[in-house]
Formats: sequence, C-alpha cells, structure tokens
Amino acid sequence: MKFSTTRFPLVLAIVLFASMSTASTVRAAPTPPASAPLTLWYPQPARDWQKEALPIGNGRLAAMLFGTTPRERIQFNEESLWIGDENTTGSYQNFGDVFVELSHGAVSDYRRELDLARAIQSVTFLSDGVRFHREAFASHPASVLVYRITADRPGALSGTVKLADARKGASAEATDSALRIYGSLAGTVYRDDKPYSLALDYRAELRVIPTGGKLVREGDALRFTGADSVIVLLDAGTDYVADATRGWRGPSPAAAIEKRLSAAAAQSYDTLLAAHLADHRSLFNRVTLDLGASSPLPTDERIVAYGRDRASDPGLEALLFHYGRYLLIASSRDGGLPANLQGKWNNSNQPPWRSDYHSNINVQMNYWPAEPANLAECHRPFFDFLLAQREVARRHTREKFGPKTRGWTLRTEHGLFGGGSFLWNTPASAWNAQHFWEHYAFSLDKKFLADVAYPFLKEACEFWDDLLIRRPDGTVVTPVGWSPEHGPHEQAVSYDLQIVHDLFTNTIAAADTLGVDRPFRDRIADLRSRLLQPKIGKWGQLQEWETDRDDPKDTHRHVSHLFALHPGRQITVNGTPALAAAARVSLDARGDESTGWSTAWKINFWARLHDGDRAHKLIGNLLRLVGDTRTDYNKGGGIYANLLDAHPPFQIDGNFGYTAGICEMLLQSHETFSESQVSGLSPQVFQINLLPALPKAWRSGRVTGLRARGGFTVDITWTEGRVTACRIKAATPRDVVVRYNGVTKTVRSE
Ligand code: FUC
Repeated sequence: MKFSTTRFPLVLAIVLFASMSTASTVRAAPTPPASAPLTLWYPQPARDWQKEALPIGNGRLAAMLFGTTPRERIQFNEESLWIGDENTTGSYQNFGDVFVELSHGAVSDYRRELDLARAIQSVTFLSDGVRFHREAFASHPASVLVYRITADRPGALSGTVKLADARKGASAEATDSALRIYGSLAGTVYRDDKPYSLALDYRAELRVIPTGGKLVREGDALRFTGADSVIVLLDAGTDYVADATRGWRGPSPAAAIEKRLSAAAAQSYDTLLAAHLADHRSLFNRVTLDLGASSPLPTDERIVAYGRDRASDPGLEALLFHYGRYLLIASSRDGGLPANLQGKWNNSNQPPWRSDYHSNINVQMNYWPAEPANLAECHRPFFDFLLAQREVARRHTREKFGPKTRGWTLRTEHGLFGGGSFLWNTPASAWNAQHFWEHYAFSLDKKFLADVAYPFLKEACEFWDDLLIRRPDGTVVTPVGWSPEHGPHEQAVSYDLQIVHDLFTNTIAAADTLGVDRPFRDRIADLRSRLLQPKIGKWGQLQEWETDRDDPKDTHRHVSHLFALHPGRQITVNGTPALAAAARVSLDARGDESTGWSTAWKINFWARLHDGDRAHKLIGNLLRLVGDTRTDYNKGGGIYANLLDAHPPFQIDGNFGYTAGICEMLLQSHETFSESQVSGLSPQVFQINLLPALPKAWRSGRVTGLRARGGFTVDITWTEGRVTACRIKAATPRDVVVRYNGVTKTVRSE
C-alpha cells in the first residue's frame, strides 16, 4: 500500500485506489529533506570513560576510545569475560587497554567523532605541519577490532603500542609484531571474599602492521618508526561456551584468536573496511528518520543548547534514536551473548550492578527496539542466552518452588552461568517469553514459533499453572510476589498478574496459530479468564496492589503496574479506555523526574496513551546533560556528553528504551493484535496506527523502515502533523487496517 496526498478526503480516495492498483499508478511520496548527519563530534579528547569516550563494538568485542594525544587509550571488552558460577551472579569484567603513543608536537585543529552510519570512530589533528588521522572500527565479518593511523606526510608516524591487562598477575608475551596477554580468572575474589567455582581462561592479542618504516620489539611494547601508516588489529576471547552440560567451558581461545587475526592481517585495510561497512549498513540503513533541523555544534555543546531551545535541534532527538540502533548493532549480534546493563562496554572489575542481566525490567528493555526498529537479528542473542541458561534455571526453580514444579523462572540478577542473586523475580520467564512471541509477531516466522517460541511459552505457562492460587470464589491470583522494588511482598501484585495475563494471551495466540495443544490452550484460556483483573483505586489510579494502598506521592522509578500498557497490551486507549485513564492517573502521580531507564519507559507509556506532547516532554528530560554522581535512586537521569544514558551511572537500557519510545510515538501495531487475528479464527486483520503520538514539536518529518506486527515495513511522511504519504510493505501482500489522520481504513499492503 502506498499513498501520497496533503488533503484528508484525497487520502481516503487514494488509499482505496491504492489498495486496488499497482504501486506505479500512485503518486510518489515527496522527496524527503536531506537527512541529518548521524555523527557525534567533539573538538577535544575524552577525559572520562563514562561521560566522554566513544563506543564501538561488533557484538562480541567492544571498545571505548578516548581520542587522547599523543597517547591514545583504547579500553576494550570481550563479552564472555565474566566471573561467577551456577549459584551466584558474578560480574562482567574489564579486559584491558591498548595504548598507542605517537611522537609529535603540539596539537591543533583537533576533531574527534563517531559516525553512526559507518560505525567508525575517528580523530584528526594537525601537529608539526602534518595532519594525522586515526580511525577505529569493530568488524563483525572479521570479528576483530581495527585501528589505523595515517598522516599526510610519508614516514611521519613514529611511536609505540602497548597492551595492558585489567588484572594483576596476568602473563604477557611479545613477538616482533604481536603482543599477547593471557591468564585465568581462577581464584578471583569478588566483594564478599568468596572465590567462584568457575575459572575461565582468557587471552587477548594485538598485531601491529606498519606500511613503510620499521617495527621492533622494545620490552613490553612494539615500536614503529618512520611509517606511512600503522594498522593495529586486536582480538580477545575466553574459553566460555554457552553450554551448561560442558560446565560452561570449551576450548582455549588461543587458536580461534590466531586464526581470526591471521585472516584479518592477510586482508588490505580497504578490504576490511569495505566488509565492515557492508555489514553495518545492511542493518543500520534499514531505518531513516527526519525530524527537522540539526545543530552543527559539537555534541556536548549541542545537548546544552538543546536544553535552552529544543525547537532549534530536533535532529538531536533523531540522533539519539539512531544511537540506540547503533548501540544494539554494536552490542548484540547473532551468535553472541545479549547486551548487558552496559551493553558490552565496561571499564571496571566491580561495575555497577555487576553490569549483569536484570530480569525485572532492564534486560527486556534492552530488546524493546529490536523488532520495531528493524533489527530483529539483534534480538536473537537474548533467546539463545535464555535457552542456554534454562537447564540450570529449572534446577534452581525446583529447589525454590518445590521438586514437582514444572517450568522455571529466574532471580532478579543473573550472569552467564545460570546463577542468580537478589530476590526471585517470579514473572521473569513469563516476561522473557513475550520477546519470543514478539519476534514471531513482527516476522510471522512460523518455524521460529513452532520450534523455539511455543515450547518456551508453554513451559512458562506450566510454571504458572503450578503456582497460581485458585481462590474459593473462583478468582485466580499470583502467589506472594513483589512489585519491583518497593511495597509489601504479597499475593496478587499487579506486576505479576499483568505479566501472567500477557503470557497466557501470547500462548493462546501461539497455540491457535500453530493449531496445536487444544486442551492445554483451553486450560490456559480458562485460567486467564479467571485472573484477577486490573483494579482502579480510590484516587482514580491503576492499583499497584490488590489492596487500594497506592500513595499519590510515590515517585518510585519502577512503574511496574503499568506493564499492561507497555510492553503488554492488556490495557489500550481504544480497547480499555477506563483502565487507560487510570494508568494516566498513576503515571501523572509518579511524575516526570526519574532515572534514565525510568524516563525512557515513561516515553513508551505516554506514547501508548497517545499523548505525544507528554512523551516529548520526557524526551527533553532524557536529553539533559548530567554529571556522574548518584544523589537519589529515583532521580537524576539524563545522558552524558557521549550520549550514553545515565541512570546515573551509565546504564544502556535508557538508550534502548528511548529508541523504542520513538518507534511507539510514530507507529503502533499492538492494539488489536489479539490471538484471533493471528490465528485466523476471526476475519479481523492486522491493525497499524500511523503517528499515534506525534508531538506538536515534530510538525513535519519522515520515517522509513519501521516494522509493525504482521510482518509489515512502514514508511510515513507527515506535514503539519498529518500523514501525507505512506508505504506499507510485506513479504506477501495482505490486508491491513490503518489508522491515520482520524480515519480507519482497510488496505492491502504492497
Ligand atoms: C533495577 C533498578 C535499578 C537499576 C538496576 C540495574 O534493580 O531498580 O534502578 O536499574 O535494576
């Protein structure tokens, strides 16, 4: 389906016409304004890792570059460098640093940037009349980090390269062109003086490849002299394997590292770069967003100027949207581990909250943008991770909930080896199951649904079937739980009830779609029909607990009792208007000031309530430049100069939640995506809502490539707040109900 117009009656006519005609007979969408450059840039080096250094990553390897002169610091990570074991969470670890020191004089005309569209960090400056250029990228195809220095005068490059381990006592060795560090995490002591029973081996290696000049080994460094260009290739790994039956340990990483580095070293820089660009663009370029003017100021100054006059730089809002997509591509690639609390970027061996996987909002939030922002492949590490942990989780679940309990769930905090810490988060697996369902809903990949998603959903249902309390009056409630992370521990907490409702809804839809398990499906449908319903309390709020005790002055960062509004779909503006109004009352009471991730969640809530201006107000709050001190757990969110989200401290879920929120403002497809529509049990079709929460501030703009449930890809152009052109594509053309400009119409997709 494709249409283009500026007047409302004409829109209707063209939609109808378009639904019957070929695309070529319809007027083309207007040419979009040139899109803003997707670059973060600064006229000075980074002093601080958290606030200023710039991230690159290929999913497995990650690095933060400082851009300092004359000595560049490249702090790096590898996703599996974890301590921990099957009983406790452990912690993600810093791997180390590469230091590249150049010999040159005073620096002028300095510029440091991160180009999101090319996934390249670069630094350029003048010194001694020579222009130096340094650039870095994390290649997914080559699976190594690539760093290159060039200068505009031949033979101008002299300096040293060093590799430093973030632990004491590691071994190091050097050859004439390579540096290595290696060791074991055996005996690593963590906080409470307890060593972990698992001890991964780790290893990192770099190779230095100069063009021209000389390269010699000098103690623990490699020295290059008089080179025209210098390439540094870096790789790292551990013997972690995502398989409990092998004790989580596989072969030593040495052979794989040697192989990857040798393969990369055999290629020219241009070949490595071309493969990297092709790979990155194949994901990144799927979506474009134009919200209007972009300020040319350096990014840190830009954030401050935006705070004074938001209307002057809507391009910053678009840049942060793309940054979320960039960060997901850089930290979550097919075949690897999922993004943790800091994606994959961590400079500490005792990072905040262990840089772990939190099941009560954070890890799910990381994956909210994956489907709508057209990065479905980046969702898969989350599924693989949960499946790999499942056997250990089943064991722990039986220990906690009784030996006969079917299914499994998780504690709040978890690491790489099935172990967890902090309280049990009973609905964790049910919430995670939603992601499996959504991956299907956006793709309509029935094989994934049958082979992967449905078994996961079913097992989560079995857990709840065993756990749910049947009250004498027939009502079904959840057992003692906790609304994260405040209030009493008691039965029928709204958070638990809503997530279970969502799980049951998705499972029923999945069973219907596959035409399997009718008796089981009916049992779940019966339980769902008897689940305690969301309640409206005495001040008009959506109750967080069964007892009407919500405090209108409670501004806690968690807003868990609104799960049903987002990411659930039990409460919708059109389907359950009274509950949606109550959700609004609760949200108003919680207020607009909170941590980074909570602010991002609220953008999604307001979008689902179709209040674009309020969502836009929250965007303004999120785009505040913050310091790095935590004064109040419930306040202080914003972003740092490098656009990483501040809880504070840095926590990446705010970035991902923000990107998802922008998607929700521009396009929604959850409202009538009920089981009957998917399964074909009713003649209903998919429904998508164009610009459901468009703020006044975004008067005109364009988005292309967003995904909607039902397997659709959607482009929208709008002028003066109204849709003027739209294109809806699907792998197979199919009917879709479209809501836009106050009308609802059934059309056929392209
Ligand atoms: C949850 C939140 C905290 C923090 C932590 C990582 O426990 O309550 O604010 O985001 O996860």
